[in-house]
Amino acid sequence: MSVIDRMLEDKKKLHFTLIDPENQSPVEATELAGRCQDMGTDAIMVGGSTVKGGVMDEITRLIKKAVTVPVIIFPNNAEAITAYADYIFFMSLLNSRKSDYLIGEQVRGARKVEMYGIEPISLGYIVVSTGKKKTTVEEVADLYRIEPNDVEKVIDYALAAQYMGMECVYLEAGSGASKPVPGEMIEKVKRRIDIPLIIGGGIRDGETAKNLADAGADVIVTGTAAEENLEMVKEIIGGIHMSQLTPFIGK
Ligand code: 1GP
Repeated sequence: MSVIDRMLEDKKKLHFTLIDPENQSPVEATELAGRCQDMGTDAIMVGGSTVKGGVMDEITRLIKKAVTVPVIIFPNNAEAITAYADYIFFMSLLNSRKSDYLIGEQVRGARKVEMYGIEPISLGYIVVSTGKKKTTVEEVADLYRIEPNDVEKVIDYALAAQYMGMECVYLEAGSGASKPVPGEMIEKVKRRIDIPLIIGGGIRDGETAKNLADAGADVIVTGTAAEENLEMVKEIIGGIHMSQLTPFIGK
């Protein structure tokens, strides 16, 4: 059982805050992480699609000192692995054409994870292209494109992740996406897998967060909302809490 499962035993729905070291200074990022914790976020993820080596150490060390919720590395490559986190999403970008994102960076980083004693959370990462404008992850990852109505394709990827022994699936629209992953896709994928479903990208208000959690998202990730307006984070966490009261009847 992964830490995500354990956390979901306590709370039926979770909110994670993504801090991208490229978008703010370590001090600003630390303050933001603290404020999000005060608002009820359940974990801080640190990472981004274009993070270079070096910055992760300082930012993660400061955040770890400032918060009590788990700190999880969300790596774009092996350089992003730092000793200061509690956990790492040990992830494979399943619809990338690049072998580096599928297995190469994982091989490069495995020994660091062992040496630092960070707990890996194995994760199948699937990027859905929801808008016309490419998000950063779409720019860098050379994707087999998945459209918002390609539900069957996403089910295939999600089942493959589960059968390969991955502990959770992350359906991603990309940071700053104009639209999040559709609720209908979330509902259909959730019915077919037994591992937690994480949803992120383009979620900017409480109602959307509630709807996606109602559709079956176990964890909602937001990043841009905290950078733009902390009130939005409060609203989003409120929406997720409301959804905890609604039983998922899909399965
Ligand atoms: C990116 O899903 C996360 O991996 C967060 O996206 O910045 O759009 O909230 P946003």
